[in-house]
Amino acid sequence: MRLGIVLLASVVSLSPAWADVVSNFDLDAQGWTGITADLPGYTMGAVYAPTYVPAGYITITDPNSSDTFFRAPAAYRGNLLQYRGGTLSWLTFSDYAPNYIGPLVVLKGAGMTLVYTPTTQLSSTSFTPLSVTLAPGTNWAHAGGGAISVAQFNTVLGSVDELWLNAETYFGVVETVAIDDVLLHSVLPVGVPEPVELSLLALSVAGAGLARWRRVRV
Ligand SMILES: [Ca+2]
Ligand SMILES: [Ca+2]
Repeated sequence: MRLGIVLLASVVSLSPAWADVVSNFDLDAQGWTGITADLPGYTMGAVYAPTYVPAGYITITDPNSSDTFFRAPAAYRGNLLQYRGGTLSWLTFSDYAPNYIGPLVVLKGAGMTLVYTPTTQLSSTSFTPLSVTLAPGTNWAHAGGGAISVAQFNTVLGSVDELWLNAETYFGVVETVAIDDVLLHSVLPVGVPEPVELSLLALSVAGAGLARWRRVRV
């Protein structure tokens, strides 16, 4: 048991934190695109080039009656397990006063689609900061409904195929939505073992404890 605690302590004491993934749109759209998708299936529709605004942000103008999203580039896909429990934050505004509460974040991976829908409309007509925690919570659900387990959330984060941010804030095909300063931030120090490694560590600790118990019994 003592060995396990020493092992875990040495792993946790490693630092610094995992690197942030940032899109500040200082020079260009940084690989972001616009897409449409219909609820509740969230099948990706047409892809649109966002408008790059030289002031340093990007916009998408609603192209049709489907929901519109900003689609993240490759830096926000793949194995994002080190960001579990961390935050995805960004700034957004709509040129029409928002009157539609659409999905704020869509995460796809491992055959699952996870959706974060806010309780109230969070966008406005001036840049507003939004932040979503990357762990199961009251506003997260599977597409079509159903609570997400921690294991399911981690499975998706370990193999992200798609990450979308909301670009649909208004009933009607009229609004233009902007995003800026997208930030994927980890709260875990570098070196924190992934869940599968943690469970292996737990097994080895349990094994060591069992061996000791057997020795004591003999
Ligand atoms: Ca910017
Ligand atoms: Ca609209």
